[in-house]
Amino acid sequence: MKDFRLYAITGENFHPGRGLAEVMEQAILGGADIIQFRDKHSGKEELLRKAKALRELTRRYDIPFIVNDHVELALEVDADGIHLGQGDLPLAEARRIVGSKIIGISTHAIEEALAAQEQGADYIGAGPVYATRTKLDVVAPVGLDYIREVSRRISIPFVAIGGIKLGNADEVIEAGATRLCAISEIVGSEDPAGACRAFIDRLERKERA
Ligand code: 3NM
Repeated sequence: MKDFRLYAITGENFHPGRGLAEVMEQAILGGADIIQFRDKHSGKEELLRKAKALRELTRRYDIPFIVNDHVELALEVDADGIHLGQGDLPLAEARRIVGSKIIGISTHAIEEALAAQEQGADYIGAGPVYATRTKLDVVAPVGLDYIREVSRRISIPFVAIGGIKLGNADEVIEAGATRLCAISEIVGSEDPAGACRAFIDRLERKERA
């Protein structure tokens, strides 16, 4: 897959008065280079409407569009890939359905990360690094040690996720993350583009160092 460094996921708590596509376009303009549609509440028609809007947006900017969980929806809007949690469809089954599309897997322990790599995931999420209020059913924070371990032992791309803020991004990068993912710090921001630029700035400072 095309590499990326700032992964923006849609949230449900936007800054008041902003729409989904508007916020995600701001994120892209600020430097987010992969977008995931994650929506645990909308009904079928609403999901389709939102996914189509985001598909159109990401096509316009030529960046990968990933759909969380809803495999059929991903196929219907011709997303570039899907993202699955540990409790979702097994990877082998997902691969049969989506073929060569991108498959990302959430991992919270090194055994899960190694299994995802072995089974052919294209990338993994590693987290939650810190406590987060965005995903309520997630495991306890795994901390920077998990990022260090994944960066040592995993060779497919991994993205650090969970409570990542501008204020802690440097230590996550220092622990070995070269790709960051955030929801609330981007979509909840008054200035999503500015938040993304600031994340990119921190990643680039490390790349130059
Ligand atoms: N997955 P925020 S943490 C969607 O660890 C999600 O797998 C996680 O939101 C995982 O950036 C998380 O607002 C929520 O903390 C990330």
